[in-house]
Amino acid sequence: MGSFSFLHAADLHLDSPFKGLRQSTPRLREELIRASFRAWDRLVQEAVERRVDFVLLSGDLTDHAGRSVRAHVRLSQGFRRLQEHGIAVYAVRGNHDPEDGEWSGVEWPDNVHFFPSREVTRHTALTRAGRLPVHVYGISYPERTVTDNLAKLFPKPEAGVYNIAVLHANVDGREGHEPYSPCSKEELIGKGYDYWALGHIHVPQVLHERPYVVYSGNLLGRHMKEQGERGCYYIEVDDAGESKLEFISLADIQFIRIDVDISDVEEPVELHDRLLAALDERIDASGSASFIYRIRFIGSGKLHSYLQDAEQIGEWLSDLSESYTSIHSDRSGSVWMESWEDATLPDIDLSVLEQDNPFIQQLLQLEARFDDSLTEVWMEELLQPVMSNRKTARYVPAQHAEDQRKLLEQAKLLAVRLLTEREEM
Ligand SMILES: [Mn+2]
Repeated sequence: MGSFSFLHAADLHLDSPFKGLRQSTPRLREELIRASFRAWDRLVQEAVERRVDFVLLSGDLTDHAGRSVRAHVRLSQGFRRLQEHGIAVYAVRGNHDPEDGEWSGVEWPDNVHFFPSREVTRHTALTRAGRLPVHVYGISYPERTVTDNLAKLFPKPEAGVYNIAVLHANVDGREGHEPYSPCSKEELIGKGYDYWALGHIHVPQVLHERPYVVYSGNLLGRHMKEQGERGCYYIEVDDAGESKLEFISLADIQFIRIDVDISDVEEPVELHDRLLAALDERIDASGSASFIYRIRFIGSGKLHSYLQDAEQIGEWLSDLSESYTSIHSDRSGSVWMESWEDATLPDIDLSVLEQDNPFIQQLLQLEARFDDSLTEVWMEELLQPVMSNRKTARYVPAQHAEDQRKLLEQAKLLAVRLLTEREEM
């Protein structure tokens, strides 16, 4: 039995508009918003059932700094339920819910403590049975953009106490999230705290043990890139100050991306079986969670040309979820295809073509001259008309060297295919 226990969660993003989906309906977005509220309710339920001493929330409780009445009401309901069970809440504000955001007027109950933004402050946490004193330190974002390293402001904590630091920050410049309150893992480890309760990065991850440096991740994935389980951490601490962590999955809707290789597929009907197998691999047949999936066809082979008939494939794939559901009729969760994309290449033996066709030979020689730096220059030139317009530029995804190489490879094969097709005519 631990001396005391707590939950650590972050990035609730309640009232997120879920705009990152390629295909979605107002009904699906509403479903996702409801799912994020359900995840919050389940967190509160877990806190009550496990009789934790307090809950830490590491920023971005709401998705935007406007008057999030709906989100504030739901948060407040959860806070009240925690209060009824004597559970305190220690929270900081992040870039999505900074102090200067608009206020809905909803008031928090007394068990909720938001850390101010002017300096790092400290609370002595009340624990039911804990003999080890617990200090919780934290600091909020005053405004959306915080480029200073807030970790620097945390003082050296007291010895003989279990010390927790609550912070919304980007550790070691993690990609895909704004570089707010940039700091390093080594720096956090060296500060002398037992547990860094971090928010901002949405993938749950324990960056370090003893001392603990932890991102709890968000409560629910927000788009296709945020795949897999989402939830919070449950931490039990014994009298000696040893922490034991357990991840609690809270999201009942998950995003998954599925790659299906066509390389050794002979007939279209085989693809169907392969897709069902891919879904089976990723979805727990006995679980109750719902899944939103995106399919990507990869590899090169005979079926490449078949996949070019987007309309037909789309109609055919729209039945896939139903097929899956009828096979697993005892599953209570639903499955829904968000979109599919074709990243396959034609089945062409270039070495043979190169020998017979001097033009293709030249094309391939030209392509071989492209190294990463040349590709970058070439892409920039090519995309310039699109990128120079703010409205069109936002449709161009970030170009990584790997993507560029793939595009170049696809362009090459497309050119070869068009050249050879013409020849056959
Ligand atoms: Mn954030």
